[in-house]
Amino acid sequence: MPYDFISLDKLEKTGIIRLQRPAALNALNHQMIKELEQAFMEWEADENVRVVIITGEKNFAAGADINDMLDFDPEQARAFSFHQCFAQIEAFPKPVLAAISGFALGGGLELALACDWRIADKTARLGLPEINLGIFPGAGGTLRLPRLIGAARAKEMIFSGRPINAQKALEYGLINELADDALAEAIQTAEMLASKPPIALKLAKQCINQAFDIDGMKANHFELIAWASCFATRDQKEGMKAFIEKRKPEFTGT
Ligand code: DAK
Repeated sequence: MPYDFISLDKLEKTGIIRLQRPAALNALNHQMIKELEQAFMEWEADENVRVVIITGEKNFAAGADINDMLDFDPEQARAFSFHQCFAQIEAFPKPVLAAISGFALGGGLELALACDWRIADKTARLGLPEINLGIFPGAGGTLRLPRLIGAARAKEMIFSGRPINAQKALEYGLINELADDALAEAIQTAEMLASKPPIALKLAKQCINQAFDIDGMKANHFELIAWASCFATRDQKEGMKAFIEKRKPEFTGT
């Protein structure tokens, strides 16, 4: 499928998605969201892609496109496409990294929050300014942000609408790393993750995601079943054998 607002690249086993709407600071419109869904669908089935990075050139994304939303009634607002796309990214069975430069605001930050790992550089400004538009972050912001940084800090960001810089985001636990070059660092991290056993990674991601949504007993049970199923993989045998034989494991995803 041809893409108008994103571009796709592959580097070894890493898929890189670049948001490409620079004139609007990569503000996310409906088509862009549909293109993201399509890209993730393609790469879910692609065994050669083991990790995905989402990034933007100068800016990550300055939010959902405000022009699109201006005349929405509540019905149209509910149907606006973001929820499904961000849930798809959160549930994607491979690690997803956000490499953040410049603005990551509103729906842009919510996109980054749906990723597993966030790396930013010094130019990054992260915030949820929706309150200044008479709305509040509704594409997972009130859910994912407090889980990540706690309710008090999430309320501070959401109520004030004030963006924070990368240093503060690091202190808050909103980003995993502050790097000189966010994309270069994300590529290195992705290469490291691509060398891990994909099935165990996928199961670990599922367990962590589920842990927040189901009660403790069920989460324990789910973890046990998922953990035990690793022993049906070749990669488990390989990982343990390699340890015993004092060599580096070669994981194949089987
Ligand atoms: N939408 C549309 N255009 C935008 C935009 C946005 N979010 N952000 C920037 N632009 C456009 C500007 O209109 C301008 O276009 P031209 O005037 O050149 O045509 C161009 O990008 C450059 O922006 P500025 O001239 O404003 O650049 P500055 O450096 O002066 O300022 C800024 C940069 C990022 C501080 C400023 O552009 C700004 O405040 N942007 C808006 C940030 C914002 O409020 N973001 C949150 C949007 S609300 C949901 C789905 C989605 C959402 C929630 C729920 N459901 C389905 C439940 C998400 C909502 C949002 O994200």
